[in-house]
This record gives sequence, C-alpha cells and structure tokens, in this order.
Amino acid sequence: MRIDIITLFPEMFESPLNHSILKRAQDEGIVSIALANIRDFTTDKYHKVDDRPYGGGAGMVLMPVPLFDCFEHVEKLAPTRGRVIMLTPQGEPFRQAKAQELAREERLILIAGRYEGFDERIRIGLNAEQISIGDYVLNGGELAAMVVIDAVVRLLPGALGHEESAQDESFAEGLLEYPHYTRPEVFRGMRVPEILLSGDHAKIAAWRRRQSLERTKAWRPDLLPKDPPTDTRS
Ligand code: 6GU
Repeated sequence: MRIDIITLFPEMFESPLNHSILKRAQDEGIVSIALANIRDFTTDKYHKVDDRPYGGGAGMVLMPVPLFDCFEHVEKLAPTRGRVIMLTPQGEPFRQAKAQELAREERLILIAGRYEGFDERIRIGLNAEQISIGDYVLNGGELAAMVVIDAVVRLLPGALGHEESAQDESFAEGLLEYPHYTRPEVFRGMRVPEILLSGDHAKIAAWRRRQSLERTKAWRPDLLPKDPPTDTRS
C-alpha cells in the first residue's frame, strides 16, 4: 500500500511514523508513506495558505488553490488515485470496519486541514470522502490522520508478524477483548484465573468468549446487536 499525506505540518508525523509497527512496515516494504507540505505549493511572497471566511466570522479557512496544486502534484506520484480522504470532525465516524475496508486499497491520499475548516470547494472539487475519529474537536487533522494510518497499517498482511493478532482483538468481531494475563501467577494478591493454567484449550476459548460478551454488555452495550440471534439449540 502507498499512503500520501497532505498537510501543513509534515514534521508532526515524524515520530509516529518512525517507531514500532509503522516503522517496521515501511522498512519491510509493506507500506510506503509520503508527506507533502501544502505550503510548498504557494506562489505568493508570504506562502499564504489560509484566508478570512467570506460572510465573516471567526477564524481562517484553508484556501483551495495551494491545496489543489499540492493534490495534483501528489496524485501523479503513483499510477492509481486510490481513496481520497479529508480528515474533519464533519466526517463519517471512523470504525474498525472502515479500517478493514481501507486496508484493502492500493493507495490512500489523506488530507489533514487546520484552521476553522477547508474551503468547501476542496471537498467538492476533489470528490473526497470525509472521516472523523470521534465527536470532539482537534486542532487539526494530523492526529486523526495518524490514527487512521495506525489502524489501517496494522491490518496489512505481515505488518504484525503474527497473523491471528489482528483477527482476535477488540472490534474484529464487534466485541471487546477478553482479559489477558502474564507472569507472575499471583500479583499483589490477585491470581490468574485457574482456567488459563489448565491447558484445556476448548474451555479456555469458551471462557474467553464469555468474558468478551460480559465485558461488552457491561462497558459497551452499544456495540451489541439490537436483536441478538436466539440460540434455539437445546
Ligand atoms: Cl478528523 N479533525 C479535527 N480537526 N477534529 C476532529 C477530527 C478530525 N476527528 C475528530 N475530531
């Protein structure tokens, strides 16, 4: 997969992209990630990228001209356009299903904005999708773009090194994960559940399944299907 990021702050991406899984995935050629700075596509003396909103109001708006020039440069860097995604609180809420969908693409172009927002003609002119990472307001789309990249890249074949991991975890099945334990067997008086030491893999799997369901019911009932399928077996 190739991911292009269009931003005013490429430096913000340096640390997250250069550690751990995201770094290794790039080193191994599983993903290639490129940054483009919108400001490099300005033509005026002040390298202006934002301006006051028509109609008045607070804040500044990201201008369409440098953004389009930047986009048209980036678009040509690879043969396929892929999915063009603007990060904005107005976007579709980002969920695991969307991460799985994006992980199947050959290319993503992510556009992170700043200020009060993007000039509306950017969204229309690029025919871009919009993604939000939750119902709160960030100072810009950069952190949201990093969240999307992190969630997508770990789903790419080979990125985790152990393929079950991404299958097993929270949300892959629409449920929260079961609890995990490692050594020591007793920590501050708290014992590892006996069943996990039993070696009975079928019983362990059933226990984990039940734990997943119970935790989801208790902590995230909104994730459970509205009409749970009735088990009619006796
Ligand atoms: Cl994608 N951008 C900004 N600025 N704020 C957000 C967001 C995105 N998602 C949630 N809040």
